[in-house]
Amino acid sequence: KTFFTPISGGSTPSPTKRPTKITVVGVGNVGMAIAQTILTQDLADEITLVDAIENKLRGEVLDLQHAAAFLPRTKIHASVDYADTADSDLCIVTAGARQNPGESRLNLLQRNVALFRHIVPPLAKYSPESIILVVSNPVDVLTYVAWKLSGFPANRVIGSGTNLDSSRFRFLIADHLDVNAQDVQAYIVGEHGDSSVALWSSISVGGVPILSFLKRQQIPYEKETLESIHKEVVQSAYEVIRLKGYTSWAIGYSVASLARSLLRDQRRIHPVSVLAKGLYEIDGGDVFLSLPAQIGLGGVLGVANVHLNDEEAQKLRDSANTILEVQSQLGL
Ligand code: 6V0
Repeated sequence: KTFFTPISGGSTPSPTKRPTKITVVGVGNVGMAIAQTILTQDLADEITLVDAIENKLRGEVLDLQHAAAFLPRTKIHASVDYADTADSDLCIVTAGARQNPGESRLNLLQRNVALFRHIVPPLAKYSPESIILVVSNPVDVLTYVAWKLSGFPANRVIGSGTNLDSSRFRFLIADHLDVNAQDVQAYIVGEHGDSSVALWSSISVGGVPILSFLKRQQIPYEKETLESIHKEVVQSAYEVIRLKGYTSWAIGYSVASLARSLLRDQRRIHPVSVLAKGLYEIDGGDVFLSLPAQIGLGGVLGVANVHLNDEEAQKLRDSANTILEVQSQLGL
């Protein structure tokens, strides 16, 4: 007995396209914020969540499944077995070790590299055509590690990079000028972290370059004001962590926006971490850092050549060197 009474020809399967499948590794605060944003925005037909802690994983998935009546129809799986991630279109890695009291950043990084050795090779094995999107920190170095461990071409390994920093930047500029953040075009590039670079010279609001916009509105500004906005961006992650213990909502929306551009082939430009060697005069070695990249179904389609003034170009090369220095200590 079936619930529906079959009608003539009704049992013939309708032609279906292959379902869009996303895997999220790590169901901590960040992984779950990403998963729930992807669900509410209807970006996948299937989501597989993976974590090392089985009970937590099961609990998180049940909790999400219980919202089925309010969400677009998406199959949600939980597994500790990477075979269940097979044929994913996008693999998002948020798994990370927590910093122990007194532990150096380098030691934490080495522990995360050890985790990635258990995570990335099986993801690449079961979904050889997928795109890997790294979120775990330090995101630029770990994107390089994921590239090395996966054996994927560089266009299919991306770090969420400064997509989040740029959104914080746009929010602060919008707040400062009392305009809508969606009308602010502004990039932060380089390292996702302390050495990030704000591209003031190319910022525009509603298509108007910001510096002339400020002049026209007769809003006085000084270089220090601009720098203080950038400083606030860099500090904002620390501030959120100080206040609530972790960051989650903004990174959730930020990564969902990347998932949409990739899987729906939106070909939008996002500041994300890509292999930057040979671009913007970065030539110290294989380094991943954020540049305004066009992304779509094929992963990274290209990198926009935004005009940088001399100071910005130098800061970007310095940022690349900061990442390379950390990378050189890994012995990969
Ligand atoms: P969390 O809440 O501690 O979650 C981490 C999860 O990873 C836990 O559920 C662990 O069980 C899981 N995990 C650990 N080892 C493994 C493993 N081998 N396989 C599978 N799962 C494992 O951390 P939270 O979710 O807050 O942060 C996750 C990572 O994202 C950290 O590295 C953060 O620093 C990083 N973020 C990156 C951001 C960015 O802009 N790139 C922004 C925010 C946080």
